Amino acid sequence: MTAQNAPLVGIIMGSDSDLNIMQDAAAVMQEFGIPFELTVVSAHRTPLRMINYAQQAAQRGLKVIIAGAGGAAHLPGMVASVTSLPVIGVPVKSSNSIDGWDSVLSILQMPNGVPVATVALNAAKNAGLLAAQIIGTSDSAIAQKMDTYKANMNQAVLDKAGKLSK
Ligand code: RP5
Repeated sequence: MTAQNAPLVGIIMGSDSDLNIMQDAAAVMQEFGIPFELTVVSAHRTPLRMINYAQQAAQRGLKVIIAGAGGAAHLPGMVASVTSLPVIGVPVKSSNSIDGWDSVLSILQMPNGVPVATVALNAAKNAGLLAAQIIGTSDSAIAQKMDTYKANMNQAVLDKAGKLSK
């Protein structure tokens, strides 16, 4: 991988069973043309891999980490405890979850000093958009794409409202 397309966003998940949700974040990266990487890093099953990933993320050039997990979802918080990069947490509703509350609360209820930007249950798309906005603070082309994205979303709602009010 060359420096030109080195990943800026790391998308990690606790299990490959999270992929059907987390691929929504990858789709946003593709839509905005942001280089990213996607892999499985488990807080409980591969703890040393998690520590290594978080420790090396900034020096490898990543700017944001999106971490998704379900159940006892410690991955985003533990990664955030090791890196100074912004970490976006995606609570994944795993099949044996308590309506997803386990995932949401384990990612949301971080102690003071170790923030995780937690999105809604299964909201990997919003995690991708938030990562794009963070990248956009130092990349005007990405910021411009985000402006266009929001303008299109606004127009789509106006179009639907116009059809309804006839
Ligand atoms: C978590 O446990 C993963 O993030 C996943 O959401 C959940 C279930 O994992 P698998 O048993 O399907 O691998 O660690």
